[in-house]
Amino acid sequence: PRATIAGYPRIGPERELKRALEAHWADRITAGELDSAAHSLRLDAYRRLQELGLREDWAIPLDFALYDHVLETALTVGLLGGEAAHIDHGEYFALARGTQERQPLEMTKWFDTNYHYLVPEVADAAPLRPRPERLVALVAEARDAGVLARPVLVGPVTLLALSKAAPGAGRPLDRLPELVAAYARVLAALHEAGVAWVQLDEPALVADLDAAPDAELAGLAEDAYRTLLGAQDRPQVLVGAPYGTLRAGLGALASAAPEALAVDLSPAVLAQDPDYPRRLGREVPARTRLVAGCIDGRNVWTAELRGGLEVLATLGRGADVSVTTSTSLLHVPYTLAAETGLPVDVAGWLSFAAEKVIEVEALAAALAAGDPAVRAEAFARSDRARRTRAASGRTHDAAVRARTAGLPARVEREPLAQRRAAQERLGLPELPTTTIGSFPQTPEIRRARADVRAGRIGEEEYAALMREEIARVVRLQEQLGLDVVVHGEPERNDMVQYFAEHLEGFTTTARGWVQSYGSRCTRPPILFGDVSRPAPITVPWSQYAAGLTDRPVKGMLTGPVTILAWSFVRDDEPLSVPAAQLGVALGDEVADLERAGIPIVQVDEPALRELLPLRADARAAYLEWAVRAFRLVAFDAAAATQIHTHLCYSEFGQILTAIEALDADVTSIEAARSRMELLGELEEGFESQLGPGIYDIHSPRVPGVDELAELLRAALTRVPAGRLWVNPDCGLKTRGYAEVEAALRNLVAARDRVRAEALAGA
Ligand code: THG
Ligand code: ZN
Repeated sequence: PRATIAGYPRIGPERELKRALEAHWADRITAGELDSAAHSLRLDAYRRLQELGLREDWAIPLDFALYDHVLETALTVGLLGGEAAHIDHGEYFALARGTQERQPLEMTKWFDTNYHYLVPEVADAAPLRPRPERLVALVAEARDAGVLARPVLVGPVTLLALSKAAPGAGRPLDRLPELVAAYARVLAALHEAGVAWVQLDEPALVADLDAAPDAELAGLAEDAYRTLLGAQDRPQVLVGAPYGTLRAGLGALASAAPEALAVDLSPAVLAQDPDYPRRLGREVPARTRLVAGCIDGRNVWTAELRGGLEVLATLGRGADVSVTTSTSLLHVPYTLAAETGLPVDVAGWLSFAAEKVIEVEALAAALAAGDPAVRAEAFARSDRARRTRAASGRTHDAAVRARTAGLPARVEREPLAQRRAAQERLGLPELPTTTIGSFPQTPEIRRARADVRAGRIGEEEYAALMREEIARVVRLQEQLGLDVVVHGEPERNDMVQYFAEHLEGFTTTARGWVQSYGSRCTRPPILFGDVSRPAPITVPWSQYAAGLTDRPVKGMLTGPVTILAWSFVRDDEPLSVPAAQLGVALGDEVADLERAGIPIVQVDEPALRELLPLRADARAAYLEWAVRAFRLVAFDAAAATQIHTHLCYSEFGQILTAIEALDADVTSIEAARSRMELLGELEEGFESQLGPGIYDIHSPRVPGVDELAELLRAALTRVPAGRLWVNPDCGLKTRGYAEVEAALRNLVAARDRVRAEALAGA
């Protein structure tokens, strides 16, 4: 065994799986047609990986998931779902997307990536009945195509550490012994089907999760793997530890001694923990094969293959090491070959999934031969990328560096109370009401964008269409009775993509789609150099809206941390550098908005929680630069300019102090689904104004006036009327106008009712 990958994208090079799923959900294709699309995608992937150099059977991962790989594993081992051997699409999609009768499973971030998985809900009573038939059928399908692939499952410790307890049930991890027995039965079925290797991924062992302390998880893992590996009738086991370095988990896995251990040796991880390879070499017993994840699975920079050979040498195993990607390639686009519009120099610095497979194979071949010359072409590309990137004039901008070097150590606005007084000029009523910023993206807007991109309409015509849309949205908000008006963001597809397209230092791809969850994808921009803003970005749109209404208009920006979190970032500088540069560039945008007469600016940071390091000891340093970057956007604004921020995707627990430190005048947060529970955590010491979302925009349901008024009253028990805002809990761009109009009408009616109660009570 020499070269493999930890996993491969599954959405399809042309997003074929997305199209098939969405067509099936809309009843345009049958379950059989969906299956056949998925079948073709799997076989194409196997063939492609073989062509790219993964020639041995064990090297081809069988990690397909129709919607989510955590859901697939949970169903296979019987942690979720029914009893029938056959898992049908009805059962599967009911869990993933919900039905009339039942809520879907909760969705949350997969480690510190922009992928989102479905959170299994574990009850106490239900016995676990493994259902390996679905996976066994995929093994047979691959074998019919001539590949004895390596099935990939989320490992038992990680599966439970990422699950949540059903109401009233005990801690999911307490069911580990039972779950391990279920895994053993799945492994036996795979063995019976002729599988030689299986991969069990245990990223929980590299993170500090809330589920249990690192040392406890390690102990649980040691017991679990001793039991699993003690079985006779099983394939060989490759345990994967992606997304960081093993600490206590290393001793545990070393002692359990699986046949192979795949570890994350990506440049970013080695920069954090340079001693990791030596520790691995020392602690992992010789009978466990080390599978070195030298090729970065989650960023897009061309690998330094010569550096990779040095890392392999420090493992101390000679040529007796296999090479893999640090994580699944799920997080990167399929191939650079699909991109024709990238700046040529930058393109030379990049590797997407296909190029990374070639890098893995080249590194493994050079190691085996003891000579890079056996893969001269791959090494030459790697050398060239390193050389030209280091020498490029495009990555460093002296003017940008001078600006950030001249910034004060403390970036601070006037005290909150002083700002509050200055902002009285806005003349806002009690319980001011607004939206989070985006309005529905209609088919007409999408068509206009496609038309301008294809050159069927000109820029001026496009801008005129957008202005028409803005005028419509402003009128609608006035009619509905919203106090602070937005322009609705028709000109933005994805907000991060939009800002990246207008900033120097970023490039964007045409077809670089990466799965975010289920059928949803994004095209993460690529940050390769110092960031600056050649011209105002949002000002003309906000200014146009402001000219149409007497009510205050709120300008809309995406914050530095979120832009970084949803992009591929440069790896030649610590993230605090581009964060500060983005802070300065967006600060210039705030200044231009002020000059254009916009009195309120919202700086969204929905991803503030997302970049929080997996290891607790790295969190304070992150939060410090993240908060500073946000404050750089706002600190030069006049006291009379009201700065809002918006946060979503919950789990604010670990970052409450940081949210407060952002020092926004108004903070809106997702709270509708947790029925305002969140406010309990926030209230102490939180002095800024708050807009806990009362309309859950993630559901197509239109909430009624009574229900919304009840949520507002609940909010009022935690936040005094003078500090409470009324708003939905997120942007409206994924919803349709029919629901949005009805829901906002009810929201304003609920506000009027509660406002009247508050006045009567006062
Ligand atoms: N933008 C980006 N990343 C994100 C979000 C976002 N990550 C987390 C969160 N929001 C949830 N993720 C998504 C990702 C994609 C979509 C919705 C929520 C989505 N995508 C369109 C699709 O797949 O059809 C394509 C959008 C486009 O044209 O750019 O709807 O908001 N960057
Ligand atoms: Zn949101």
